[in-house]
Amino acid sequence: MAYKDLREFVKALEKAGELKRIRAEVDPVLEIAEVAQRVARDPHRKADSVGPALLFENAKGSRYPVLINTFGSVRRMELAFEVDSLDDVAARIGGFLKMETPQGLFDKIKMLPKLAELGSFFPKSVKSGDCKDVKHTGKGVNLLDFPILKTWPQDGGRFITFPLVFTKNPETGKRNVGMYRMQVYDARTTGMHWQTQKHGAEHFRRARAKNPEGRIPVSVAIGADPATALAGMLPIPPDLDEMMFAGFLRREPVEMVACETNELEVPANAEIVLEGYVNLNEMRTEGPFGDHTGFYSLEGEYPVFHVECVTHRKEPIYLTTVVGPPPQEDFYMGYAVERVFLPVMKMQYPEIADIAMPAEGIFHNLMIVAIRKSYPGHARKIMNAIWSLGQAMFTKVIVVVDHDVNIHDYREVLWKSLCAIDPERDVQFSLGPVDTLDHAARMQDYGSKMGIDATRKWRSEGFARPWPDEIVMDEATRTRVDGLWKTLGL
Ligand SMILES: Cc1cc2nc3c(=O)[nH]c(=O)nc-3n(C[C@H](O)[C@H](O)[C@H](O)COP(=O)(O)O)c2cc1C
Ligand SMILES: [Mn+2]
Repeated sequence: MAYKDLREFVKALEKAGELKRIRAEVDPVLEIAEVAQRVARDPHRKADSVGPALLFENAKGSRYPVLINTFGSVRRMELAFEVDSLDDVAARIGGFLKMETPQGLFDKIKMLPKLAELGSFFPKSVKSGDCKDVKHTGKGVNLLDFPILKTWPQDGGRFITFPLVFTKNPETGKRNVGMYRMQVYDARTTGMHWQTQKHGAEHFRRARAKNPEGRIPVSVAIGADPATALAGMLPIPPDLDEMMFAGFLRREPVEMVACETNELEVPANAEIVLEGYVNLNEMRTEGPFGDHTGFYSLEGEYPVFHVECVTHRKEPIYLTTVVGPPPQEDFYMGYAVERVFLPVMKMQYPEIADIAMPAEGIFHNLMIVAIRKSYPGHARKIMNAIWSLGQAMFTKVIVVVDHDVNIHDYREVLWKSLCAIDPERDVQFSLGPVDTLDHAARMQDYGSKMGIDATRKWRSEGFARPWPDEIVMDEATRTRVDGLWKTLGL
């Protein structure tokens, strides 16, 4: 049974010993972020996530509680998707992918239950929902009622960091949902941090091209059942509905309810809903914001969201997260996405054995890829494939190794990669789109990427020398020494 809503997940976390309630008064301005930091990360980095999710029941200046670090461990991501291992989700996705173009009649019949299952994941429109318990319009709208966090000292203000931002493609009418932070300017206005290559930004540009003086409807849901709440960060193709994907993940359709003041729909179980619009001719300075790079993203010009109506549940839980020096909660969310989407990558590129994205690479700075190399130049083909694959286009450094390297052991990767390269020969540069947050790129959104071919080099790649074997003790000697071991006094 899918979680009905965020509160049901809170209860599940509590039952699993994965959530702690805090009754003392703590300020959403800096203090909650600092507490979350201390609990979620081991300052000495001896362990990764160490602490539980936190429910601050007495956030200074607000009547509503703050939920943070909700997804800050692999275990909590597994709980969110109701699986024992993230591989189970990956296997389900793999199963769906395999059903494309079945050959014989028998295969077609076998596929029917899966197709039926897929059909049942489509979002379902419902007449009403808990998100409509309380409604504010006009002057009654006040974002400052909510315990919105300021997370780092140089931040430009308070930011909503865990929203589901709903828009419609002005040409196809198809829905998009993205998690884009929103700086609170005042009681009824926020920024809309649509990075250049994201789908929300594309909707904005297409609508502006038609009518620069117009506006587009935008609705924002904060807090929902875990699969739905996480759907905003999924790197899926444009015009593929994130709510359908959420339905697939939770194995039950997401119930959607019409907004009060615009034509969009939002999850009926949302804790808080903000309805409004974005003017196509209005930009405003957004930032700075202490970002997941571990540095501040500097001020920039972004669209502005005007809130016309707020609805929320009785006693809404304000879901948020803090980003900053890695690893943070978003690392675990990203890690789950990486595991879940690996079968999709493998489907398209079966030579990919595995990928790894260390936390310090903050998703787009480093991807280690293990491949079964089978023709000359294969490593470079895979680099180019990754640079053309959705949001993997942002990957600044790709290291390609042979499949027998354990890429989750970063020491092994360092050792074997550095041994395998002749830098001048094996490093390749490429120009293209880069992440908006990359502060080192020559200009915003455009820069270079580097691919390192750290596979064994082949004669057919012009490598004329013999490649040595890796040192491994022979089995017979190991067995003899095992027998001797007790006599050695070691
Ligand atoms: C905590 C968190 C905050 C994020 N903030 C932003 C943001 O401010 N702007 C942005 O463009 N992407 C942000 N992202 C990444 C997007 O959510 C992600 O790229 C998503 O796939 C975008 O949806 P889209 O592909 O439909 O555009 C954030 C992700 C997380 C996990
Ligand atoms: Mn999208």
